[in-house]
Amino acid sequence: MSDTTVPASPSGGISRRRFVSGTGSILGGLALAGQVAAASAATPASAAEVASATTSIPSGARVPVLVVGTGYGGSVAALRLALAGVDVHMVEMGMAWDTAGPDGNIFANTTKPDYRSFWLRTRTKQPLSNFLGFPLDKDVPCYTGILDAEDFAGITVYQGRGVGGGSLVNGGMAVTPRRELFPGILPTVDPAEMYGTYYPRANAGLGVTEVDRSWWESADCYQYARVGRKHAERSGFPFVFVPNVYDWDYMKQEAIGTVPKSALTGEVIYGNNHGKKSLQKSYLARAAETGRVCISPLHKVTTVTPAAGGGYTVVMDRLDNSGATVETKTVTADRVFFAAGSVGTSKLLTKLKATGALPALNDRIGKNWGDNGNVMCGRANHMWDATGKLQSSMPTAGIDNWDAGGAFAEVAPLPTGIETYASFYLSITKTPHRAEFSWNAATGRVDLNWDRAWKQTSIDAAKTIFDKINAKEGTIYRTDLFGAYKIWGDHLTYHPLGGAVLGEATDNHGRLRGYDGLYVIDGALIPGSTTVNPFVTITALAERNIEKIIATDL
Ligand code: FAE
Repeated sequence: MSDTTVPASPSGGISRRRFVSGTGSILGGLALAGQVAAASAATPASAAEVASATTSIPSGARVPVLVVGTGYGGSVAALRLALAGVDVHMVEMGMAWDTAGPDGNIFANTTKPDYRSFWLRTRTKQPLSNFLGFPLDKDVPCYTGILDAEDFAGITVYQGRGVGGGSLVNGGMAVTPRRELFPGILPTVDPAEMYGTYYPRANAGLGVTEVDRSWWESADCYQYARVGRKHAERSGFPFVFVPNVYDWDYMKQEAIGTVPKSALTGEVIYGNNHGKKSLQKSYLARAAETGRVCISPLHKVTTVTPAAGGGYTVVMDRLDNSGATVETKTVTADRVFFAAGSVGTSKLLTKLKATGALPALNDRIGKNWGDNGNVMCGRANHMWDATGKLQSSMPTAGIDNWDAGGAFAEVAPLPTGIETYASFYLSITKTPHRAEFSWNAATGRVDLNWDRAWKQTSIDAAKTIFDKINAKEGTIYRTDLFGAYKIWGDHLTYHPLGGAVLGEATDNHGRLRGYDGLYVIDGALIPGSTTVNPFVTITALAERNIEKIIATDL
C-alpha cells in the first residue's frame, strides 16, 4: 500500500477500543478495565492495559474528575487520583495508537512519513525540511496522525497527538535541570522538595535510566554521539550524558539483530514501535491497571463552563479520522484538570475567558509563553569524522554551555540510514522572549504573538558553542537542512511551555484562580524555559501539585 492511501480502518477489523466503545457505556469500559487490572496485577504495566481502558464517554455522563489530555501532566493526575480512590475520565483529541496499520506496525518510520505521521495535514511539515538543499516534504492523506506541526504567525509548534501526548513522538531524553538553575525555572517552588521528592518520583515513574557507558563506547549506533563528544571536549565544553526512557536492553538486542529494530531503524518523531517507554507503558498503564481510569480518544474538548447544579459542563467533539466532528457530547464533571499541553491548555483557557464561558479567569491567562529557546543546526564534518549511517534515534548526551553562553545543546541523531558526515544539534537556550495567546473573534481562533526575529537570541547563544567548535575543527555549518543556504532551524519549537503559569494564572499548586475545582497540570504551568528538555520537570511538578490537591481538595 502506498503512503498516500488511508485504510478504511487502521486495523482492518474491530479493535479492542472500538469493541469497548461499542458497548456505549462508560461502565462497560470501567468493568473491562477492572477485569484486566485484576488479571494482570502481577505482570508489568504495558500498553495493552491502556488499550483496555479506552472507551467512548456517553453524552450526559457525570464524572468525578475529567482530565483534558493524556500527556505527562494528565497521566500523573490520572494515576495519583485513581490510586487515591477517585474515578477519572481522560479525554484525548488524538488516536489511541493501539492498533497496527497495514504494514504490521502501529507507527510509521521517520524516513517514510505516511498517513499516520501528521495531524490533519495534506503535506508533511518535517522539522528538517531539506537535505542537500532539496525539499523533503511530500503529500500525505489528511488523517488524525501523531505529530502536529501547529502553525502560529512566527513559529511552528510540534506536539504529539494521541493517548500518551508528547511521549509518543519525543526523543525520550529525560533530563533533570541542574539544581542551581531551578529557582530561575519555577521561582515559587521549593527546590528542596523537588530534588528531594518529586524529581526522583517522576524519574522512577517514567522509567528513566542511563545508557550502559561501556556498551555506548563501542556501539556503532552512537558513533555520532562520540564524534559529538570529541568535538565538544576539544573545544573545552562540558559533555554530559543524559538519561532516557528507552529500554537499553532492548536496544542492545536490536544492535545484535535478535529483536525487531526500533530506535536503530530511526523510529522517533512519528512514534516508536518497540523499545521506548512512552506513557502508554508507564504512568498510563499503571493508571489503567487501577480499573478507575477510562480514556476517550478522538474526543476534543471545546468548552468548559460552570454547571447549574455544581461542577462543570464540558462540551467535546468526537472526531473521525478525517478530523470531522461526528458527534458533540456534553458531560458534567465535579473537577476538571487541564492537561492539554502548553498550547492546548492555553488556547482553551484563552478562548473560555474571552468568550464568557469562564469569565472569572484572571488576566494572566495566555501569558508568559516561551519556546524553551529551541534552535536547531547541523555541522559539516570532515571525511575522517564520519557520524555513521546507523544512528540510534534516542539521544544520550548534551553539551552544557549554559553558564558561559546560555545554551545546552542536545547531541541529536540524524537517522537517515546513510552516511551524512553531519553532526546535528537541538539547542535549548536562555532567551528573555515570552509571547502571549489572544482570542481572535474574527477568525474564531486563538493567536500567538511570537516574533520569528526573537530567535536571534537563541541563535547567538547556540553560536557560543558551535562557532567555537567549527573554528577548532576547521568545519562549517550545514546550510542544506532547513532550506537552501539556511543554517538555523529557527522556525520551530519542540518544547512549548507556559501560558497558564504557576503562581500567576493559578495558585502555587495549579488551582486556576477564579474557579474552585479547575486545575492546570501540564507544561502550561512553566514560564517558558526549563534550561534542558522539559518532560521530567513537567512530570515532577505534576507529582508535586497532585499530591497537594489530593491531600487538601478531595
Ligand atoms: P502533552 O504531552 O503535549 O499532552 C497534551 C495532550 O493533550 C496531547 O495528547 C493532546 O493531543 C491533548 N489535547 C490537546 N488539546 C486537547 C483538547 N482540546 N481536548 C482533548 N485533548 C487535547 O503535554 N521533551 C523532553 O523532555 N525530552 C525529549 O527528548 C523531547 N523530545 C521531543 C521531540 C519532539 C518531536 C517533540 C514534539 C517534543 C519533544 N519533547 C521532549 C517535549 C515533550 O514531549 C513535551 O514537553 C511534553 O510532551 C509536554 O507534556 P504535557 O503534559 O504538557
